Amino acid sequence: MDFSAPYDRLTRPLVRDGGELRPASWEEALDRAAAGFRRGVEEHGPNSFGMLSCARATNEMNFMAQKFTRVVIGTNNVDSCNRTCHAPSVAGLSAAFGSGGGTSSYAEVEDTDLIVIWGGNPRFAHPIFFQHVLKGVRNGARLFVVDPRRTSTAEWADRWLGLNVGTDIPLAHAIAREILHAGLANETFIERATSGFEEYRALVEPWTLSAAEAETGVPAEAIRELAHAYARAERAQMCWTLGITEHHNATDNVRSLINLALLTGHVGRHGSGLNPLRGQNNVQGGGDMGAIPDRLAGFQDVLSAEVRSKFEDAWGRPIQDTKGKTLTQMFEAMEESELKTLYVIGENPVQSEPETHKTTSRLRNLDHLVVQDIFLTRTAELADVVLPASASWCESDGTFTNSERRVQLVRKALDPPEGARDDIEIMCDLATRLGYDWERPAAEDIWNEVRSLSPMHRGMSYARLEEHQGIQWPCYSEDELEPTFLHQRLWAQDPAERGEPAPFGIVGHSPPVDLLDEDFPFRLTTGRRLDDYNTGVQTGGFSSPLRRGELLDLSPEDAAKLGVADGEVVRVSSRRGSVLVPVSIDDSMRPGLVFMTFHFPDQVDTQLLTIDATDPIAGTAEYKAAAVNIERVSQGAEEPVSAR
Ligand SMILES: Nc1nc2c(c(=O)[nH]1)N[C@H]1C(S)=C(S)[C@@H](COP(=O)(O)OP(=O)(O)OC[C@H]3O[C@@H](n4cnc5c(=O)[nH]c(N)nc54)[C@H](O)[C@@H]3O)O[C@H]1N2
Ligand SMILES: Nc1nc2c(c(=O)[nH]1)N[C@H]1C(S)=C(S)[C@@H](COP(=O)(O)OP(=O)(O)OC[C@H]3O[C@@H](n4cnc5c(=O)[nH]c(N)nc54)[C@H](O)[C@@H]3O)O[C@H]1N2
Ligand SMILES: [Mo]
Repeated sequence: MDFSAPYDRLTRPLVRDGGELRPASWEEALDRAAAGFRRGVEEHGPNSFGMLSCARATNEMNFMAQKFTRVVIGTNNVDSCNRTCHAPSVAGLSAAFGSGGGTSSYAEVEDTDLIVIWGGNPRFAHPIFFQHVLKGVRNGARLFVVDPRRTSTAEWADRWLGLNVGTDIPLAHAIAREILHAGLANETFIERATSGFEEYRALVEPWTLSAAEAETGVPAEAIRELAHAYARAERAQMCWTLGITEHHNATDNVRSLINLALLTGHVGRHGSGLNPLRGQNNVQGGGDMGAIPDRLAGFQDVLSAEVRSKFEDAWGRPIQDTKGKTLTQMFEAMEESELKTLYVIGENPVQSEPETHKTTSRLRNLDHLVVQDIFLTRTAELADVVLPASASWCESDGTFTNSERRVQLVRKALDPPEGARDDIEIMCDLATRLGYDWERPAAEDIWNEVRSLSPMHRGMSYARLEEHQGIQWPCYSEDELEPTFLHQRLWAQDPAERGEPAPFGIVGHSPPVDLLDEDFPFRLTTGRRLDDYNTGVQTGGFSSPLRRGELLDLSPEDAAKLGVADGEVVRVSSRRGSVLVPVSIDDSMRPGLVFMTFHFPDQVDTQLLTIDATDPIAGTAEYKAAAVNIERVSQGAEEPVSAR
């Protein structure tokens, strides 16, 4: 794929004039962008500004984006697509262990006895990680997959548990109850390393195998089998993704899986752990760099005076002592007209946020929108200023951090197309116009600044990253490497060394917000296919022999009931909107369940159907559960319906 070909890359800045975007010089575009930010701060204060930072770009670029927000503008309103994906994993893991990273490493997935993939389809979405899973299986590990659909990943499993969407907590609680009743819990670990066990035991007690079967749709025998396999395994890896986190109670979902590891001691040891498979190539790193509203680089709490003063000394400017707005809160604040200016670097919220019509009207409500991207996205089409950027992954130097917390060096392989500029250089030019004389630093200088401020990155010089082909955090000193897994302390004999116990999460079942009824009887869940990427901006322009465009996957039973043929266009409606989409009859689907992606928004705008019910702790939307109706349409009415 000639992804970097400039033919449809953005190569000229654009500015809005009389309602239309027109080409402009870099000077004019940067002046306009900076003037809008300055006016916003002068008239409405720094908290009227928001930054969405790019989870595909380097750590160095993300560090600069949050520094721009905190230093040049003076607010903590910085966030990224982590909010739409794994923010609940970070929140859940932090609540249990005080740190939000996945606890194991890929090599340990090859060296374990049981792998559970819960609410994820890595065969499509994390193919490199899935290679490690397959090696683990070849080395003798059993594989369980928990997913409403019998996915390509599930095809490789020893056992697939096909549950009803949004019933993960009843399933996890029933597994826990079975482990307890069978006397398979790790009592020593529970006593030494956890808290809240008695309350947890009482919480899961009502979830008998038969109660769970009725609620989740998973046969009691399969629940029992997973419970016994997980508890009896010498080492076990629990891996999850968006089937767990894109729900209105996502942080609770994550806690319910962590509980299983606490019950059995499958955390803090080589080969046993808890692994959220992160989304975009550097969404882990973006958060680690402080491009989130409540943490500075290295997960240091923005509410801590001690932490703030360290950064203030380095940056020479006070840092706000309150949390900034999450991406979710920024969109709400646009509606209230509290957020007036937005700087979007490499995000496409018009097509990635739920309920498109709401997103669009909120963005239109802004005084000043600047979009910095490599393509002219639907979000960029609404901007006042569009700045053409380089593509971080192949057109700049820097580092990325993957799901196993490994920081890796990348080197510039290509020049950006003529006219496009490096993301960091653009930010420095804007900062300079806003009164900060920022010269564009080399990537390594930025990284060394990160190392000087973030203890968990301190030992990772570029030279050392090169020598070790990447290093996992934490890495506190240049002389040592830490173990490849986290929280070994929980196994220490000495209570002082063991530190804070990990609390069980006391979390109850809460079904999806968008209820099924006679008018909306089908459960729509949305997700990914192998050949396409998120909103399709980066993959839509390339041909692929496998790509069939947007489809509604439907079970053969439902297709027969509705009388629809494979390929026939149907109308899918939710309580918020409707689209026309061809049907794909698919025997991996269970009756009552339908599936769409959001990869082809220009053909079918899936986000007209989704709901913006969000997790109160993490702010993530319930993309995985909408209630819809499906109707046959008469011939000739096959234009996609769009409310754009
Ligand atoms: N090819 C490709 N790869 C990608 C991406 C892409 O767009 N295309 N995007 C990247 C990004 S940003 C991310 S975040 C990751 C996402 O990676 P994944 O999370 O693996 O991808 P999804 O397909 O969104 O969802 C995973 C599974 O959740 C299941 N699911 C739905 N509802 C529920 C539920 O209630 N409970 C359970 N247990 N499961 C449920 C779905 O059936 C689906 O198979 O992929 C990354 N990799
Ligand atoms: N219905 C439904 N909606 C979903 C989801 C779902 O499962 N279902 N999943 C959600 C998830 S997990 C995610 S992560 C979001 C994704 O949501 P977004 O991040 O908004 O979507 P992407 O298509 O990944 O957009 C990435 C943008 O970054 C630009 N870009 C790439 N590299 C660079 C760079 O180096 N510099 C700059 N400046 N720009 C760059 C690309 O051109 C593209 O426009 O979607 C969410 N929305
Ligand atoms: Mo994601």
